[in-house]
Amino acid sequence: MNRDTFHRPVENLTTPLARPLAALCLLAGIVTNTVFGSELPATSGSPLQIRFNHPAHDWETESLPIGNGALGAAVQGGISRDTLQFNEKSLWTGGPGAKDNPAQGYDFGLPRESRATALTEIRSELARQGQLPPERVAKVLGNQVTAYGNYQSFGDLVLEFAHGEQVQDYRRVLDLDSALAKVSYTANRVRYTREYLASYPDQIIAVHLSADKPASLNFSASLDIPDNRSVQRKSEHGRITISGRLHDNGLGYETQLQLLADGGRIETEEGGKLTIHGANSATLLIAAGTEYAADYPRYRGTHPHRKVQTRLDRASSKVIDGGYPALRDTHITDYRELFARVDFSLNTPCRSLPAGERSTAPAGFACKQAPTAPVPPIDQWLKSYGTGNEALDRALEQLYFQYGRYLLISSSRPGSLPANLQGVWNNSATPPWNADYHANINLQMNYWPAEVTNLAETTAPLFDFIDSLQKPGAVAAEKLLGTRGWTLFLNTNIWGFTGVIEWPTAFWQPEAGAWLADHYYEHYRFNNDEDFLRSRAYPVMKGAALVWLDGLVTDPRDGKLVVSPSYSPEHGDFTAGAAMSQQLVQELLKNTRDAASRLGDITFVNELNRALENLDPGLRIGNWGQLQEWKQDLDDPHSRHRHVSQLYALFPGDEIGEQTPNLLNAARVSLQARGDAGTGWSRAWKVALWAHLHDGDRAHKILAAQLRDSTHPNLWSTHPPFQIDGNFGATAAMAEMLIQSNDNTIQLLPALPKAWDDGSVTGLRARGDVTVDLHWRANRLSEARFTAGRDRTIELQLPQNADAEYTLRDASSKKILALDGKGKRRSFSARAGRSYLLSRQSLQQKKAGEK
Ligand code: FUC
Repeated sequence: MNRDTFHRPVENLTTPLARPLAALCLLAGIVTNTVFGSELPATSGSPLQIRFNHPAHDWETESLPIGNGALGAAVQGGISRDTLQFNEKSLWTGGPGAKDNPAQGYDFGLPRESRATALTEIRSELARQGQLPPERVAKVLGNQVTAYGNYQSFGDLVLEFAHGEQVQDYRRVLDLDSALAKVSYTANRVRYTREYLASYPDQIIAVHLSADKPASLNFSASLDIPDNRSVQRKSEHGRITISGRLHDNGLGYETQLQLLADGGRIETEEGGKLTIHGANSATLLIAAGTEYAADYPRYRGTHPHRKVQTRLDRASSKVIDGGYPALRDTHITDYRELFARVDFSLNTPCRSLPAGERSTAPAGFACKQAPTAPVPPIDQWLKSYGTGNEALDRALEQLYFQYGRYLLISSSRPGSLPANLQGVWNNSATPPWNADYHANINLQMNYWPAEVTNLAETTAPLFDFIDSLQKPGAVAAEKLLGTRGWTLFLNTNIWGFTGVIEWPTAFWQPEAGAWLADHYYEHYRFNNDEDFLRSRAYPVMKGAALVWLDGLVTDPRDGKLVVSPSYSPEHGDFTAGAAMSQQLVQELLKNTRDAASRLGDITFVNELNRALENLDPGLRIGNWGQLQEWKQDLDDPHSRHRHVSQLYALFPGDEIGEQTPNLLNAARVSLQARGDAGTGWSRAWKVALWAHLHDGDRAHKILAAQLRDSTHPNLWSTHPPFQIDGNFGATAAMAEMLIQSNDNTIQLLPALPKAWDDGSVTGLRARGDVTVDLHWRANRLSEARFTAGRDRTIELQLPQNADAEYTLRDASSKKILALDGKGKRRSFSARAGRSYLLSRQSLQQKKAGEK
């Protein structure tokens, strides 16, 4: 055993080691708890906190997640033994070099030879027979998967405490306002506190331990690394360094743990355990990385040693110089810059009404006070949801909405991979669906809340990832479809898997590339960034469009251009021209045409126009009034399948809306028939679809069922098992209940449920670079504020129940401005950087105006 009476970092810190350590000790000691409990008035009236009064009994259902995009950790909060399981997004088995099937090697899911002949064979069979069982098509076009790999856990930070299990007033809290998790309890009359964070600016995970009596901290810290990799350990001067390679694919990894203490004595054991005796407080810092690089075909970059070391050195210096609060403040400032953009508040307390005004809410709904701290522990809160306490129910919905935003910020920041099926959190070597990227709804749904809830920056990892699929995706398009351009099929990993698997009812989704390319255009539509359109969006969209300019076939039934073979996700038989295939291709070709004409690529506009003229749009009404899922009228009114793919055109697409009343009605018939049940993500999609059918009560009913039946106590969405898309989908869907802007008209409160009688939301984003705040009372819009990012005409659609006159004012001068239009449709011209207030006139104001 190597003993050290030390509390300092390793040699290569940039700060002089001579710096008085007393400074660190003092600063670390003054950590306060002001971001917890009632000391900080939470922005939404009720505190945005998830609290358990016990340690996690189970990783999946009770962990509290923290993350910075690349790194994630699951806070369990054990009393005498705490396990902080952590992840780094690029630690995957599989891919190049994987031992899974050495004879064959990694093939990206692609056959050696072109499948052109097989494709023609299937197309002819479909033309002859109309339908084919999925097993038949998979036999011909499927591919046995090799070396696909799995997202891995990086390891566990294990903390062991000498005080035993008997403690009082245990709390484990995740605070969404500050992105801090905290565990606290009293043992032997000492209040112990552990605070956990994952900092984006410092690229580390930190745990800060403190006690309210000096010299009371006694614990050990070690790293447990799964046994599917080689492990070299080094431990000196309070730092543990572990590096090695995954047995499966040789991927190099490294993690370092630094212990910094205020007071006490550290012992460093040879096996790598750090033990501290009698400290006042201590900070543990973790950095981790791999040699993964998103470069086709090798996917290897430099060894992560330097990167990991530098990050840990810098963070350690920060703590030594400014104390743990310096690290924490940088983290909170960075996080809040994104998170605090949107405030969502239901049950607006009466005190927020302007002076002298009385609530107009009907009796029984009037002035429900939002609960203030402390709210119940989350497991009890969730159980009590829907059993009568409306104020708590609304507060839980607020929390759930903001949790989706929290999870997106925590699992998708620039510089790393996008949020996978579990965001960034996984504790298994073989997680469900490999914790990969499924592209027949899941990856897309992860990013539904990004623009509308004002987190556009979180899309950067998605676009970097799709950019990195261009090369392998081009090989996939060529080999599997015989076309130019790029695409992928059902699923992908971090190793450029763009080919096919063999699962008959899921393997064939060649429109996945089209769908993902549309996300680039959505980003442009929200932010109107012409540079992004030119340099990032257009090349990807054009490549995705080329697949269909080459790959559409003429349907002998009516001479229209269709996708063949085509498969409506995970439902029914193979056919030609299923609704979703056609809708996705049409949307892509139209968006690409718009982009091409903006950018002056007229030759391509003409090419796209020729295809669009003859394209089957995938929008048909069938014999029971439904929106057909297939070109043939095959829909079973009794099917309750979780995918509702034919409704893509209603949401997230926008071909169906008020401008197409018959199709809108048919969409309603189809959705009604499918029922309200579903898995986590499926329910979330239905909430958004009912929001687009302008039925807020139905949307709310399904949202409530999602909370009751598809949500774990830690508020992670469950398929089951845990799958994060349901969280993201629900947050997006709640935003769609409040604002929609698909057809460039901003619809205000299009699907406000009765249960959300009083409330406000600030900071939502509408297409056309507009930020919108809304206030409503007694289910009626009372005020809206629009802040324009650029000069433009803002087109509005007032809520369906708007019965009063609305006045428009310049928000700073309060000057009344012209509001054009009549009835529900209004418009006004806005200047970049200015805000405008639309206010409902009270009856008195109206009468005064008429005199
Ligand atoms: C799609 C869904 C499944 C599951 C999987 C990860 O294929 O149909 O239900 O969510 O993705």
